[in-house]
Amino acid sequence: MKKIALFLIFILVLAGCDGNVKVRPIGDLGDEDDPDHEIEDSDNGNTGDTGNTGNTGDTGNTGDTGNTGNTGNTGDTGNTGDTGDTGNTGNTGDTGNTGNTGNTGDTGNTGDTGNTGDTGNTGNTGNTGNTGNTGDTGNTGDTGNTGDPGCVGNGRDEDGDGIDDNCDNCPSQYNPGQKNTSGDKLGDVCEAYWDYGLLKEIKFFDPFYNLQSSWNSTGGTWTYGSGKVSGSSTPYGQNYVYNFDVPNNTPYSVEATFYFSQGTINSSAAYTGVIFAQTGNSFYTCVFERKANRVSIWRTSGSGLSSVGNSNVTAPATDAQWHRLRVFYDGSAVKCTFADEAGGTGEVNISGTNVWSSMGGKTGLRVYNERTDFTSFVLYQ
Ligand SMILES: [Ca+2]
Ligand SMILES: [Ca+2]
Ligand SMILES: [Ca+2]
Repeated sequence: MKKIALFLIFILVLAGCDGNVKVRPIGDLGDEDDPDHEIEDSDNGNTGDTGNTGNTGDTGNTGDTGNTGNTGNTGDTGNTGDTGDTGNTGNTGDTGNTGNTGNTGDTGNTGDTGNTGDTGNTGNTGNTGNTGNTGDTGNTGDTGNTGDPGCVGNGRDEDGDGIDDNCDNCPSQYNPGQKNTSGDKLGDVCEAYWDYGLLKEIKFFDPFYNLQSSWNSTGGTWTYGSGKVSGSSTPYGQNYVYNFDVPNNTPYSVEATFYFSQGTINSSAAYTGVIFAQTGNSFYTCVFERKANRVSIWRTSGSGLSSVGNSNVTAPATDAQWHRLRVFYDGSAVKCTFADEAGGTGEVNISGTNVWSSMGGKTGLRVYNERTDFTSFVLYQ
């Protein structure tokens, strides 16, 4: 009896073990709690997305706003109503978009405003620098369009960017896209680089093809060639003064582009530059000192001459390459920048007692112990 009882207990234990094993059915794998490990690289049909970066091949998006810093997008199509996007770069091949603003380099769009550098569009308004469009109105700086009212060109293109001097929002510097972030009359490359709101327009641009009555030479002869005026001086300084008084203490900027095509110089004190403020016999110049390879600001008061700041130019260009001086006055301080074709740069800043309490007056060109061909002069305000 005892043996039978022990056998029955053994059988019951075996049965209990089998009954307690729980095996998860295969069909339960992948339920709604499991993460989706798919990598999505082609978002379609999104609405109201913000802050997206690095998207590729997006289609059918609507109403996206405020996206910033998107890069490398390609092949976007069918987007509508996007506004306020900033900092996008590297987008190519976008087509069929409508109602977008602030974009660059798009093609095949309709109804866009505020764009630059677009081609092949129709019915757009308020754009600048576009080519190949038809039926657009209210644009500036466009070329090659049909049926557009706008500027009348003079057949010259000083900077070779494809935009006629009369229609170029920065006629002395290459900017085929005519990008103009501030929406005034001045392209970005011609703005004060730290404040696009400082200057508004080009007051005077002279590529020196014709002698204009707006110039007054003092102290010597200035000779016109084709697209240049040559000033030389040994040893006295020569000034070529633009006959327009810049209002005192309002922001303005003066720029000159020049070459050295007339050989070497001997004097260690040989200057080429711009006059950027003048009253009576007193004036300020910012000059490139060719032999010393530096940019300097000089103040002349009657017979007195004093240096008020200078900076060495790194990697200066050869004489046959272009050089450019640009002076900015913001209402209280002066910044003079130098740039050249070889990538040379220099910058001098003056303020406080080094500037007059009332800056303005005449502007112009200057050479001293130097032979220089100036190819353009620009006054910005
Ligand atoms: Ca041009
Ligand atoms: Ca230009
Ligand atoms: Ca501007």
